[in-house]
Amino acid sequence: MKWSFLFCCGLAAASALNKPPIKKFELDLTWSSRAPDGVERKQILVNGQSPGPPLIIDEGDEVEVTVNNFLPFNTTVHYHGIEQQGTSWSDGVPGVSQKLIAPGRKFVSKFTATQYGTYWYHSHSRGQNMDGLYGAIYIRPREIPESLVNAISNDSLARSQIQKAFQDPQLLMISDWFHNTSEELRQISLSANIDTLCVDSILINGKGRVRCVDPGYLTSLVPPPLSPLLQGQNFTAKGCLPTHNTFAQMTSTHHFNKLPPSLFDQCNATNTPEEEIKVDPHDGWMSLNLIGAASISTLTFSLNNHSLWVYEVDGQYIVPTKVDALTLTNGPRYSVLVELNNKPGDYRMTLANAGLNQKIAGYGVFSYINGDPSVVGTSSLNYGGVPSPHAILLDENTVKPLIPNAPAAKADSTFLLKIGRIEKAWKWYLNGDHSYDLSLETEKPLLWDYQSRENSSLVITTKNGTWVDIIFDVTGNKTTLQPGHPIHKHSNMVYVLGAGSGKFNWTTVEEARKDIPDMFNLVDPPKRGVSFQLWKHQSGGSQVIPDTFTTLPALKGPSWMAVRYHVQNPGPFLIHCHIDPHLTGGMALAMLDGIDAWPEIPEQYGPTGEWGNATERQ
Ligand SMILES: *[C@@H]1O[C@H](CO)[C@@H](O)[C@H](O)[C@H]1NC(C)=O
Ligand SMILES: *[C@@H]1O[C@H](CO)[C@@H](O)[C@H](O)[C@H]1NC(C)=O
Ligand SMILES: *[C@@H]1O[C@H](CO)[C@@H](O)[C@H](O)[C@H]1NC(C)=O
Ligand SMILES: *[C@@H]1O[C@H](CO)[C@@H](O)[C@H](O)[C@H]1NC(C)=O
Ligand SMILES: *[C@@H]1O[C@H](CO)[C@@H](O)[C@H](O)[C@H]1NC(C)=O
Ligand SMILES: *[C@@H]1O[C@H](CO)[C@@H](O)[C@H](O)[C@H]1NC(C)=O
Ligand SMILES: *[C@@H]1O[C@H](CO)[C@@H](O)[C@H](O)[C@H]1NC(C)=O
Ligand SMILES: *[C@@H]1O[C@H](CO)[C@@H](O)[C@H](O)[C@H]1NC(C)=O
Ligand SMILES: *[C@@H]1O[C@H](CO)[C@@H](O)[C@H](O)[C@H]1NC(C)=O
Ligand SMILES: *[C@@H]1O[C@H](CO)[C@@H](O)[C@H](O)[C@H]1NC(C)=O
Ligand SMILES: *[C@@H]1O[C@H](CO)[C@@H](O)[C@H](O)[C@H]1NC(C)=O
Ligand SMILES: [Cu+2]
Repeated sequence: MKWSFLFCCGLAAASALNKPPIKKFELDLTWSSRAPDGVERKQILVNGQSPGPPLIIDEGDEVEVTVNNFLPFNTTVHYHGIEQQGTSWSDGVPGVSQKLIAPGRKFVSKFTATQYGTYWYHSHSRGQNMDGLYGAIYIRPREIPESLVNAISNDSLARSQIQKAFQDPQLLMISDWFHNTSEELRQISLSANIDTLCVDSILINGKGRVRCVDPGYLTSLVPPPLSPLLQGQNFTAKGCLPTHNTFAQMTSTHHFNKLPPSLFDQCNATNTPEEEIKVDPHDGWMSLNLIGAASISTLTFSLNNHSLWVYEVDGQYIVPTKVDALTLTNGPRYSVLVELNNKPGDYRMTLANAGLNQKIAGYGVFSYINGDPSVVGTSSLNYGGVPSPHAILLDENTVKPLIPNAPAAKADSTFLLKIGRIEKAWKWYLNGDHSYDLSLETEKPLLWDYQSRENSSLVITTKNGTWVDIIFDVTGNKTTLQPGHPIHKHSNMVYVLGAGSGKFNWTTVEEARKDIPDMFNLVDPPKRGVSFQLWKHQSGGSQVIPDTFTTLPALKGPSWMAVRYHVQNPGPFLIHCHIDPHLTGGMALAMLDGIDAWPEIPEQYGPTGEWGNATERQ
């Protein structure tokens, strides 16, 4: 730049003074035995723990993360929700933005924290997210909008307490846990031909226990309109839909003799300690930042006798909304403010699976300092995740961004993606009839040679600066049930324009709006970077059945959803289902964004660079 040349020395001095030092993190990955829910197994630890340490960053920081792979297998680490503006090589997707990191090797990701809010990091190789490779990212905001605080309180003490809570939140990594490793699960699902929809426990910050609940009781928790889906069977001892359920597992041939009885049936309870959060009532307010790191469970959260002011969704402030419970699919984050104004006690936090695949819950303790431990309060959720009649469950359709924004009125191009399964219960696709095979992870990164898969239906290209529509056409018929798929687009947020039941009979949103205008909102649609879950089904009374029940439309027939985004960051970015067995089952697609303005790759990240070729085993 001429300007900087002219003022070179003065500016250099100033920027040296103003520029904060680079925030550096080292993540050492190891494969060790641990028993987070009381049952020992091998898992991935990050710096000796799972979840790994949180990465606390300030908005605007330059960040450098070194991943040291001491695992006995390849890996990569992805920074979920981080837009990677101009740094697509740091996105952590093997075969797309980089090569796999071989055992004994390392990889350094560098990016600028251009956003604020709550994110997370996790493995993006195979099913390793199910082995515990994840941790929180929190980017402290440069400033908190007055309007955000105004909506909650005008009391000056409360306002300062709320400001403090925003800066120093309690991070809660919410996950589910299997007693088999991800590779064992994959081997079982392929040889038995089943979708592994049954977990062993729910973890909060890596802690939980195995609960075994009477199957007859669990069956009674299913709302009557849905009970035909059980096909006259009870849940198993683990609370799972039996593998014989053809809605969930399709009618194709299964090899049940290849299933270890522990996977769906046998339950052995444990009594390990659960997560306990200490809260000081003198703080007045606190922020709980929930991170949906579960692999398959759709978890509804509530905190006994405390309202939740939801104010941040996927790293974006929203108009604060007071609820009693909210549902987390796989990938998203919700931050809630909680007022510490109750009788000091040990209040229970509940996380109950809202999906039909399994009735399972996990708990934690929200403990007031010097409180009475016999005061535990009352939960607004039952074990099946159904809110009590007067409880308010966050309705995503009513979420409004704090600062209004809207997409372009028209898209420049439209992609229609057909979602379904191919013959096998475990084999999914996102675009027509091709699965994104795991072997693509070992291919040359698309970053280096975007033309290498140019004729594949597993790669689509967009032009920089254009507006792109993606319409998901979820196939469905009367014999097979498709769960809601939480779709994640790497690098950018998308506007959710509309969703509904039935076949999408049009080729563009424009055409569809002429026939079904009520199904679209182009004025202030929720903007989601990560997962979106729109359909809520009323089943009589005030009972709202969330999330995985979005599969209902796929039972009666197909469903659709339309999203729109602005291409602003050229580079190769994956779009995929965030249910881990669906991702490893092939439900992914690579998007070559801004193909006409492809980035110049820094030498370090190229094929002969330090972080390119050097990631191969020597
Ligand atoms: C705080 O004051 C503003 C401005 O008068 C008002 O709009 C807002 O509703 C008030 N907030 C609360 C929580 O009462
Ligand atoms: C899965 O775990 C169960 C229980 O620990 C074990 O019996 C089984 O062998 C494991 N499956 C595989 C494929 O290793
Ligand atoms: C389901 O469980 C209940 C209670 O445990 C039992 O009475 C009932 O017979 C079971 N139903 C089936 C279909 O097994
Ligand atoms: C778990 O429980 C089943 C019965 O449900 C039993 O057969 C099995 O041996 C138990 N496994 C362990 C490890 O205790
Ligand atoms: C918790 O709420 C229930 C009603 O929802 C009420 O009966 C109970 O007294 C409350 N407990 C405390 C400690 O506030
Ligand atoms: C590990 O990565 C290398 C290089 O990409 C690849 O050749 C190898 O097959 C991978 N190993 C496994 C077990 O996937
Ligand atoms: C894609 O198809 C075109 C037209 O058939 C062909 O010229 C081109 O070589 C193909 N590209 C690759 C990578 O196979
Ligand atoms: C890509 O498009 C965005 C939005 O129009 C623009 O700001 C950016 O400069 C473009 N990038 C390149 C490399 O052309
Ligand atoms: C229903 O969909 C499944 C999965 O796509 C397919 O295998 C099956 O043949 C379909 N059945 C009917 C009756 O169309
Ligand atoms: C598409 O057309 C079919 C056949 O007429 C109809 O059943 C279906 O409801 C239509 N889809 C929508 C979303 O209206
Ligand atoms: C990668 O490194 C190996 C060993 O250092 C070398 O033999 C090979 O030519 C390199 N590949 C490329 C594409 O540079
Ligand atoms: Cu899915």
